[in-house]
Amino acid sequence: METTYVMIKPDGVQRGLVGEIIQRFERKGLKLVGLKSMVPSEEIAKKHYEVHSERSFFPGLIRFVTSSPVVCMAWQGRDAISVARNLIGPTNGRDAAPGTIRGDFGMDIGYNMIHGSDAAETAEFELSLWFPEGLMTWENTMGTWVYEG
Ligand code: D4T
Repeated sequence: METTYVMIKPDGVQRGLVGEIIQRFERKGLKLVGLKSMVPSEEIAKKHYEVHSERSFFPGLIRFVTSSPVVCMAWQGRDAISVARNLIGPTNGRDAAPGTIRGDFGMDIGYNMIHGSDAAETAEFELSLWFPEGLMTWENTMGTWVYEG
């Protein structure tokens, strides 16, 4: 089983899309093993987006992501990282296919509502950054009806 870090960004929270977005991950069959909300500190935001620190959009990105609450989530399942990325859609909402979160609700590259880890190493780094307290371990009885074997 893989675990991925997913975060509803300030625009997703401000636009009242938290329930809609969480529902898509639940309905897909992923298991929620971490959930909390916070206004990110500049320190955590800079660590999260460190890979982009030299890019021109970096200062604006940090201002945006620290501007109001985000919802931090950890979702678990087979190939959870790519499954989550497929639910989310490409970075720019204008290019994203209908049916994806960004395709259904987004019109902008900066305001793209949601983040999902892009690889196993990033997921590990991001989960330990946002959930230093660890994740939940629980038995999902519905899981027996999600995977055949
Ligand atoms: P995240 O990381 O938020 O899930 O988005 P993506 O994985 O889809 O896209 P990314 O890492 O390339 O970009 C991170 C973050 O920066 C914003 N951004 C990106 C921006 O404001 N302007 C830009 O030109 C780019 C490339 C959007 C997402």
